[in-house]
Amino acid sequence: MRLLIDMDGVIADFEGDFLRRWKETHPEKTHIPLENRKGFYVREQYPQEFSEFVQEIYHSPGFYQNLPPMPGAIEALKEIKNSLNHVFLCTSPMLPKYENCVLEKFHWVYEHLGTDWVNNIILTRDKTVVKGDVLIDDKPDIKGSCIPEWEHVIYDQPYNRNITGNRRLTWDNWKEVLNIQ
Ligand code: U2P
Ligand code: MG
Repeated sequence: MRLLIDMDGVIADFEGDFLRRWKETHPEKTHIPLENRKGFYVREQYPQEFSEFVQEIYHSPGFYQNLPPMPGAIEALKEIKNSLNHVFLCTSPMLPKYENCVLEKFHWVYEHLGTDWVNNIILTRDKTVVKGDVLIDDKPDIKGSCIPEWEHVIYDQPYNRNITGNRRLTWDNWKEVLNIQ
């Protein structure tokens, strides 16, 4: 099996750390707990007048590099690597402001997983062009220029629970879902 694994919302806790920083930076403003989220993009969840402040947080230097790993993710990835020959991280860069995001995603992988995994990063805005059997991703619908070869296994998050029909995975049940011992 050739396995593709997304980063933000799957192995790096983008949402948890965004919320923590939001509450710390703007304690007087409303915040939206993860369970109350209705859509994928965090910016779209907040009132229009807060849009600039929301983006300021995830564009700031250090945001991507310092994201905590999702609980259980690093251990699971190490086990997966022992069981499968072809495992890639498949992540999208933040655009157009890619300056911090791109470099910091690479640093994050090096620091948490090491060189072998850095060699297997696929950075693309169009995941449908990537070959694979399974893509584990938290984004509800993944569109692009191709009909994807891979099956989209959803990494379970409150903002994607409206999607039915896909297999759903967390770092607690990945062995059963992927049928890996
Ligand atoms: O937008 C580019 C990538 O940044 C991450 N992202 C961005 C905004 C947001 O609200 N939530 C979010 O996760 C995603 O990165 P990925 O999951 O591919 O690693 C998004 O694709
Ligand atoms: Mg993601």
